[in-house]
Amino acid sequence: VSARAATTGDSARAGMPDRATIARELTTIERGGEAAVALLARRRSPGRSVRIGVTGAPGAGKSTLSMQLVRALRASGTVGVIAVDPSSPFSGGALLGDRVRLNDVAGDDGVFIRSMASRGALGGLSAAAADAADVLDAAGFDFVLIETVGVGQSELEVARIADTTVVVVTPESGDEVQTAKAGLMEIADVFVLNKDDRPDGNAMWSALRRMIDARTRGGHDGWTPPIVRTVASAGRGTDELVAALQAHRSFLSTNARLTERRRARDRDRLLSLAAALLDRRLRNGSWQQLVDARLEAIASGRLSLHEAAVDLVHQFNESPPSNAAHGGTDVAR
Ligand SMILES: Nc1nc2c(ncn2[C@@H]2O[C@H](COP(=O)(O)OP(=O)(O)O)[C@@H](O)[C@H]2O)c(=O)[nH]1
Ligand SMILES: [Mg+2]
Repeated sequence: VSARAATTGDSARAGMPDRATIARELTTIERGGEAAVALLARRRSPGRSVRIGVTGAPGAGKSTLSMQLVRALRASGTVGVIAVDPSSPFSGGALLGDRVRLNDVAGDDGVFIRSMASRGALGGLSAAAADAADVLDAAGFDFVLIETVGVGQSELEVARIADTTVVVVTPESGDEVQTAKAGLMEIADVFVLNKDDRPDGNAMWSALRRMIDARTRGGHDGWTPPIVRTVASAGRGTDELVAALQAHRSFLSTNARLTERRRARDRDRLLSLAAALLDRRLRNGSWQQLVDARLEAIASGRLSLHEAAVDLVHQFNESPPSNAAHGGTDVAR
């Protein structure tokens, strides 16, 4: 396989593709389109990497914590990092923090860090991040860390990518926890209470504990998310976090839970890709006439909106527009 680098003695990534190849492949993924689809068909993800998602509000310390985690995880293997930043679509994202933090792990051949930004890929940024995680998996990284901002949809979507989702809160995150900020609390496999050098850590811990207890009382899958208290800026609590991640890993590995989770994730990704494809086709120019005809019917009162939608889907099933008619191969992103 030409993508394989010549084994370079004691390189941490011996036998893995060289950095330039990985970088190029991730750029292809980021751009989306047919090239991305072709690449993913060629480089199947073996599902070997341990995928860890890190999410939480901006400023909670996710990047600082991620760098501590990278350092700690390096004891057990190679680490690929994807930092997702929906807020900076053009810069390529500087989310993973300043150079100082990056310098700590830069120069370590066993670490590969990449910021990703959406370039308007149809499947969205999280679809691109999921594909990027697959590429890093295929490249042979033992761990894939995905950092994403816990705002909007991305907070929920990281759980689609990760085996274990870490939600980072701080003593100041009161509102998020009190109102059980839509989704964010539910997706946590492990909570990190970071900035524990600040006041009110205990109050925050109790609030989290109550929230977790209330949640697990309503029936759960046998896992109670632990709360790990950290001071990421000082490296405190990192070992405890690694232990919590390992515990969750063991939990998942028993009773085929990991397989189940990954299957649910694949199902989710499969359905969103298919939905994106159908959406693209329906909005495609070749369907304009059919759509216009239904719009006429709606305007003249012959069909209700709902009837027209059913009718359109029926028509779609009967004679889906050909690839040629809409100018190319089906590509969901
Ligand atoms: N006091 C304190 N500051 C921290 C801690 N962890 C991170 N920070 C600082 O919080 C700021 C935001 O951190 P960053 O990792 O960029 O947060 P992110 O936006 O969640 O990725 C930076 O100035 C960090 O140095 C911590 O445990 N205690
Ligand atoms: Mg960050």
